[in-house]
Amino acid sequence: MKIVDARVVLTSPGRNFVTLKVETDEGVTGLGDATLNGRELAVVGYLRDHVVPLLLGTDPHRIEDTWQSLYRGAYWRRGPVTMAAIAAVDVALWDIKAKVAGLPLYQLLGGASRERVRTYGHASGRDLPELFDSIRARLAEGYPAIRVQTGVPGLKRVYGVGHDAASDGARPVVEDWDTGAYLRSLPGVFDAVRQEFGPELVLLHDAHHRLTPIQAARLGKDLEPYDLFWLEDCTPAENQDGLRLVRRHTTTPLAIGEVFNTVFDYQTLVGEQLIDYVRSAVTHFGGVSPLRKLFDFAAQHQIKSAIHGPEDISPVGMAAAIHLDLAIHNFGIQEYAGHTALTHEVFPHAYTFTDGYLHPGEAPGLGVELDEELACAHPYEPAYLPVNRLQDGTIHDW
Ligand code: EZ4
Ligand code: CO
Repeated sequence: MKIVDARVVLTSPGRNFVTLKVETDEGVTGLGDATLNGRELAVVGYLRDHVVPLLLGTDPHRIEDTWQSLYRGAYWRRGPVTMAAIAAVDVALWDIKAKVAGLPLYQLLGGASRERVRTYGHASGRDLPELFDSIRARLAEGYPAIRVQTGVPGLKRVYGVGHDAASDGARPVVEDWDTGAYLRSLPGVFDAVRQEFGPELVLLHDAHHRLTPIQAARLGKDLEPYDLFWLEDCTPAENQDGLRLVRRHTTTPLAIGEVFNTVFDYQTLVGEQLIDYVRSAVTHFGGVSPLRKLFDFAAQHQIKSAIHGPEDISPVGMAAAIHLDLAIHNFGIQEYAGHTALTHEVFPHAYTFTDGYLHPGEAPGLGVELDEELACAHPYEPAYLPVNRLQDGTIHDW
């Protein structure tokens, strides 16, 4: 079997998605998600100009060898653009292998370790009444766990709260930030949520890398009475050593990793059990092959999976995640933000979301198709993630 064509499809059925479609001489095709929110075209160029020419004529069954040749052969290792491109190839080849086998991908990963995949959804509000309505909406949709994000007194808009302002394509939207106001207000928000919804609702929070380790330690301590499932991205983790300080001070479980792209980003965090959940996406971590290895490493330290699943992971990336979730032993939870109706049309899929749980379905391969005509009718629209500035104008961490 040989790869005879591979092409990149850009589409924006609500937001931008980059998809790699690999074709073989036997007519079997595979899809991979290469979406890197706000930097989409860099991955498109990396794939089109440097990866597709290397794939043509190769055997699609040699997934590990292809992965190693793209990773080691580039000389320039790691980084989000490189790893998103490699991920798309890896996932497309797993899709092909599973289709040839006539099996859903999870069967090739060891088969189901559970009946269904528990998810968490997103609730947010600028104030408590809006937040409570949002939590009730998620509960009505069946979500068994909910991430809570709120406005901060004195700040005009906060990322992830309500609808994020779309950038005009030329410049990122600027949001304001005040760490002191955030640290003072958040425990009261969780207190109010617990009073309204009781002790049993599974609650999570994402700090989006905005705190120093000592601030994160304080927030973790302050949130302990509210029994969070996790506090996510409490501090930027380029310096993994910083998590030692956070860990020493709080028993609030910690989740990190959506911006990581190889196992090396996790060496200290996992090796010293400084976190409880690894948050990498199939899409941004080089694919199913390396993410599976990460989960095995994490399992040695009683750390569980929590694959990234926001709106900017395409249904192709979501499907790959759900197959892994079903197959691995140390599954924790799956983020699921859903997609626009048009996105579901562009990417018809076998996976289902029922009563707050996902299942990959039984279609051979990933179980996702791409309607290329519909995709092309909704072309790429330049867009950036927002940036945070402090009151004096200083750019702040994410
Ligand atoms: O900000 O995917 O946990 N989920 C998140 C996401 C990320 C976006 C960035 O592209 O933090 O909402
Ligand atoms: Co996050």
